Amino acid sequence: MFKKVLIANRGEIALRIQRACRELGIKSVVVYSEADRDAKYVRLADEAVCIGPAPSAQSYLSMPAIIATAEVTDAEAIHPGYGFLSENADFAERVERSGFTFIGPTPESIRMMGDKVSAKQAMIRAGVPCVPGSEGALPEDPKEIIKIARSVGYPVIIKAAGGGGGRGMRVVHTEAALVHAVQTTRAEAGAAFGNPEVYMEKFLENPRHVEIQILADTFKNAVWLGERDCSMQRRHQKIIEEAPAPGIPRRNIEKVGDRCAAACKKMGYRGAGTFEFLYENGEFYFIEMNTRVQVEHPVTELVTGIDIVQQQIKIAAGEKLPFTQRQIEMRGHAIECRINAEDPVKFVPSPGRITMWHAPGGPGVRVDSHAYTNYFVPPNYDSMIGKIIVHGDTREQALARMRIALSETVVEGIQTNIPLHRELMADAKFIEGGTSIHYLEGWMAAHKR
Ligand code: MV4
Repeated sequence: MFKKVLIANRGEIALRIQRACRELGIKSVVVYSEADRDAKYVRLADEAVCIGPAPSAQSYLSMPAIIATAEVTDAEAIHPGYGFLSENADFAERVERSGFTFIGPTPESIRMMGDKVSAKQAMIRAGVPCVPGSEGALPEDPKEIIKIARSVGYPVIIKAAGGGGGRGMRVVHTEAALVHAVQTTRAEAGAAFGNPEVYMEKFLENPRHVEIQILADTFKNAVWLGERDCSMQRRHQKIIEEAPAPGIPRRNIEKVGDRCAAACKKMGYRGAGTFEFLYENGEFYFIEMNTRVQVEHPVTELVTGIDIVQQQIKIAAGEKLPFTQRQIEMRGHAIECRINAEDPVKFVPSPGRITMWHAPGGPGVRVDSHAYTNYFVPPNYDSMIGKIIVHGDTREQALARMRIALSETVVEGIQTNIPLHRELMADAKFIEGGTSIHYLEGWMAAHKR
């Protein structure tokens, strides 16, 4: 096992990784920007090194600063967390070429999944169900494009190979609008991602977003750790996630989960990963794969009892997965509410000093946050300041525990989305379960926001 790991991230996930390291007896080094100098997790770390000013481009995205810090602190491995450099194949490559272990998949896997066209082709080859659409990137010839759209059937969606997470997409409802939409998406993709390639899919009108968590070691063992329903989102920002996904027959999930694990073995994937699916009319359709630990990983940890971050580190250190698929049991129900420093109505960020922070507690309640009374939320980064995650024997018990947890939570000095979470936990349709990716936007409109 590693003696020392460098954490190339900030905020709650830097603290989360630090805790995993401590439990494994590993010393941790955190890198931080000038804006995070006073953060508590920086002081809690065994070592902390300031790598630059507040803007991420000069700190958390600075590959030379991070690798140089690993060198001077004698760290053996680098955990990238989520966001920042976590899905940057060039970074993973530079880490390994500098003689350190990248805690994550190979640069080749990251690159393949970063290109949404090659990711989808890999999934088709591996037998993972995908959204019907073009076989690979669209050709230049307008006649060919029209032909493909006719066979897929309208509405279609044009997506950039270099996009993902909601960037570089355009829905097309008629043949009259098709060719222009493809050309525009291509031009935008070329400018935004340096890759003008686009592909076409059938546009699913009212799906849910359900994802499968996997873990794979370097000995061709791969398991899936159940699913997460992440449909409660606004503008591609998830705010509530839960496991299991309400109302989906277990057999359907098991079938797709087994396909994901088999795909990992076939691809030689290593580390943690997430297969994102759209779920509509009882069918799963792969859209993207994420090659990092995700914000919502705790709901999976609570229902499986498996520490995903510790497993990432163990896999990177060359250990075998300590369980087989048959030994993985899902128990109860977990829900996560992301707490954002933002105006609950207008959704604009609300950075500043937290004058009072009181976290909830009690049975089945977990809080992953780096916040505390007097913590200053810097304006330079994502507005998420923590997550409240609850577990119960049933979804009803988890919901009750989340309502209580939210009622106990006190955050003063800044605005947060806690009032929104309190309302959603009392919403009849959310309580029923199974709302689509469009539910929150409709709810906001109906509540005149
Ligand atoms: C889609 C889709 C409907 N049909 N693909 C948006 C983010 C990116 N991961 C893929 N996205 C979508 N792809 C087809 N063929 C609808 C979305 C989508 C979405 C997906 C997941 C979560 C939230 C979403 C919000 C709007 C659109």
